[in-house]
Amino acid sequence: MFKNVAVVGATGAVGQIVRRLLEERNFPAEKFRFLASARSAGTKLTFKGEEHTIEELTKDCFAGSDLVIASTPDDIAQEYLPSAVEAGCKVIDESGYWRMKEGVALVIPEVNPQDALDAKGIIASPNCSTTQMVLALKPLHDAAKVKRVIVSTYQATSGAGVQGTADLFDGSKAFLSGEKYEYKAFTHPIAFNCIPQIGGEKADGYTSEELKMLYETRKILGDDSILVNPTAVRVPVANCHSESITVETERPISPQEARELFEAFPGIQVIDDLPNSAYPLPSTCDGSDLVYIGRIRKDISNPNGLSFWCVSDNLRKGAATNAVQIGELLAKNL
Ligand code: 2RA
Repeated sequence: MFKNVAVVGATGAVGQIVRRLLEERNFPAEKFRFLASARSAGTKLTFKGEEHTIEELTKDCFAGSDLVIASTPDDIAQEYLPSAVEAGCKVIDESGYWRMKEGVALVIPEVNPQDALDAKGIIASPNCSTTQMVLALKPLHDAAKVKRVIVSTYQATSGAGVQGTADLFDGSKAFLSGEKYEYKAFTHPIAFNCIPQIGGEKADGYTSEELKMLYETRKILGDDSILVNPTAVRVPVANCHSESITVETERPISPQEARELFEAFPGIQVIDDLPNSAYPLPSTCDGSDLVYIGRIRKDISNPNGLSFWCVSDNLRKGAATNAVQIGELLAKNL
């Protein structure tokens, strides 16, 4: 059991879910502290029925804590988390800053738990669009080695923060009443639209979000030979990312074998009954900690190909749940 868990970024969109999960899952710790920027410091929150005062995040605030779970923007994670490691804390980071750094473990507990247990410094939680895809790829990779992945994402506005979802709701209302709306989180209207750009252009016409899906996948699966061709699209859905995934494996995997592999793997639930229109939907996966898979079928263009549809709550398994599960894994191995 941890002695004192510091929840950093406790008031943000993901930080709020981290708090809820720590309560719901009865996280094994004696004490909890909640830290945020100077703006929120001093305000109160209730956790497990007790009132806590939010403390200001500073470089010397980590003394006395043995685990830090941080959900902050990249620049904050860059500036403050090394001090937490120096103070002797185990550190779980949900930002994008540390993920691909040498010596930083990038962990999905169902996929590469040992990397968390071997970590000497920061343990990063992957980007949401990577997490659900890699969880789905892992049983296929173990059974038949994934060589290539073609993935298109349908990403919810909550991935762009609280303002992303405010833009979806307020922009939709404005659109329906014929009014103008100034979008703040997106460069184009998201209401009644799709935007084929998440993040800035990084290289070769791919965006930062897309290249995360390539490089993070290779790091988590420990296999730099895997080819990934991603297209990341923002869609007018409030929460839960969906992905259309086609994989090519070294030997063919039949849809039946894939279904059995998915069903046997922790963290995955299969909903796959096309004749009865049963498959995962953002509306039904919202609030769940699982990764849902459906529409499992042969890739009719490739004898070694398999296609499927994958939906998960990007704020939970894509962020908060994964981080809390890493903490639970560390707690079991203290
Ligand atoms: C998004 N993946 O959906 C990002 C959030 N980390 O925009």
